[in-house]
Amino acid sequence: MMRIDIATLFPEMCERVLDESIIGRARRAGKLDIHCHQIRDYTLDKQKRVDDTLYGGGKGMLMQADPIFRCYEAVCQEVGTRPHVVYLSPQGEVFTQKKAIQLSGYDHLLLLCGHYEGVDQRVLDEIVDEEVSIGDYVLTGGELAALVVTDAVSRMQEGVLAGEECFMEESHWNGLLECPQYTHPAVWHGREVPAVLQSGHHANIQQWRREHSLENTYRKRPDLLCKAQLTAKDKLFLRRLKERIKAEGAAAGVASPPDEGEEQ
Ligand code: 6GU
Repeated sequence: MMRIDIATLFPEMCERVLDESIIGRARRAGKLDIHCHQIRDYTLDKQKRVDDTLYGGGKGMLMQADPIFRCYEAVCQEVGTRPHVVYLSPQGEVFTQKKAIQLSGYDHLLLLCGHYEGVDQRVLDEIVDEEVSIGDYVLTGGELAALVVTDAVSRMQEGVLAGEECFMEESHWNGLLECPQYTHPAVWHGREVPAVLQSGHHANIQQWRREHSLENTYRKRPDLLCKAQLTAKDKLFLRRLKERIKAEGAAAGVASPPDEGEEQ
């Protein structure tokens, strides 16, 4: 079973999220071993302080090296080996499904959440294996990022998702967005479920799903098509789709969508 430790000043916040839904269920079922640690518990300071002013001056406070290092040591000692240590920071490599797959291969991760203005560089140099960001925007701390990474990595572990939720089939796994999906009733507010999906004709349904997955990706995230694995049939469909959209756009007098998603 994979183990994930989260070192944070807000372990209750992390626990609240990780107790719920699919991750919570998996933890209770013994499919995931997740531990949240209060970094403050590892300080030797009588006031339990974990931050201090910057050398060289400047506004704000920095998390000190020692409490973080002692937390790391406690985790190493408990497990008997060293975890792969990830520091969540806006300076990190941007998190993608590819990175999630990579991280899901480790037996044991330690996710370190920064706060205040950051963390003393020396403890980062000493224990961190890689730095990860969840996108180009600024958060108040690494907790939400650690939770995002924990969720994405956890759902790939065996026994975490039920059979019908299997992660192999969906967005960002094959590199394409999903097709539109429908459930009962067949007509709602005058909108009907596409006839082919009600037909029971398996091959036609498969083709409809593939084409709409391609169309969704082309319209919403054309950049993803560059990396997706496309068959000759997919590429033919996309060429025709582009022509259709161009013709529709010309008729309506609007500019064509960006053309980033050219086939390889
Ligand atoms: Cl990992 N931390 C913070 N503070 N902000 C972020 C982030 C991480 N990833 C994106 N923005």
